[in-house]
Amino acid sequence: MSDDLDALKSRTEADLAAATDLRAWDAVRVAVLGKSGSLTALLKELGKVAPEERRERGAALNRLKDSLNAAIEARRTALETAALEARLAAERMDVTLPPRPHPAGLIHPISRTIEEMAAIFGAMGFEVAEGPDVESDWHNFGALNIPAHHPARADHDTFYLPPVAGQSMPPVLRTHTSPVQVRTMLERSLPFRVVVPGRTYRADHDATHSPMFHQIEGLALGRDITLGHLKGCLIDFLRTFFGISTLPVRFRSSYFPFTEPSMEVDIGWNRKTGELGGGGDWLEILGSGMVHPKVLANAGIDPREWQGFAFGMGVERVTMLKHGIPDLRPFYESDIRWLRHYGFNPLAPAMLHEGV
Ligand code: 2NM
Repeated sequence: MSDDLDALKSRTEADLAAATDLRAWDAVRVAVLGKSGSLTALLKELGKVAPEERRERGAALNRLKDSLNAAIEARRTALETAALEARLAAERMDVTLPPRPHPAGLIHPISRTIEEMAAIFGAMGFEVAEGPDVESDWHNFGALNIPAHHPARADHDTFYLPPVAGQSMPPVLRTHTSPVQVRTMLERSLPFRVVVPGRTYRADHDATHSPMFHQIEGLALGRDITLGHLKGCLIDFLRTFFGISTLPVRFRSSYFPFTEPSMEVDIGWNRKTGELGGGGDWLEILGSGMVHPKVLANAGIDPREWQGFAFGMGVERVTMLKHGIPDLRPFYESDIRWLRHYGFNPLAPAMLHEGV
């Protein structure tokens, strides 16, 4: 090979070796093989070479071209491999490392009980309704057949709020969730079934009473809803909620101003061990009854056409019974140790209404 070709070969090989990335590599390739590349120029000049030398010169140029092409491709492969290896090293991760801890909260037992009850009653066709904590005297008492000076008012230890100009009675913190049923009767079209969970307030504070506690009440109204429906609904609810298919349930005649007849509902338990089910003792758990015709009429419903049942219970109380929680007060203390002990994993799928 002639000297100029030898020089081009070694210069190109040196330039390729000096190109440490694909951009530099491409510049070398273009400088040799591109339109105005040095080898391209030599090939173009072949025509000017004396005819007797042309054949040998052409063969030498072709060999050089093959050799440089091979060197350029080899360098490209080497640079690409090096780039991939650098990237793999940079992005290397240890898939055997444990995941970072990520803090997750727990569901408060009160929230959990309300969710479970909404699911059980939901499967029986009840929707959830909610309403305000601050109520008018009429929604909380009057509409429910508890007029001013009615002895039942004394049981409610009501928190009265400052009087409002133009209103004869001061507003109250609702003493039960029943005013929401009154609002539902006024607003919804019949028939309907609702359950109403929520905060309620009574001026009572000791080891077993908190001035704020939770109730869930229910109301089913239709043209021919009977005491039989009330009993079936509550028996099924209690057996499902406590997870005991044979749980004894007893209906005991009682009195509420807003229902007639009224019944308190007891479940079987063992007073000594606290175990629910057998044991021969009875534990009061619910109040219930057929909605009083006066309450229906107060809420604009014709009691000759519509009737139904209502019930109510304390959420804390049934939560304590179901989960063996001995003390009421920690429910509201936000003590992280109590929450860790009694809270529920939000990600664990619950069997919410097994057996309905
Ligand atoms: C109870 C017991 C019995 C009740 C009645 C009503 C309404 F608004 F329909 F009249 N709501 N809730 C009721 C009935 C509540 O709780 C112990």
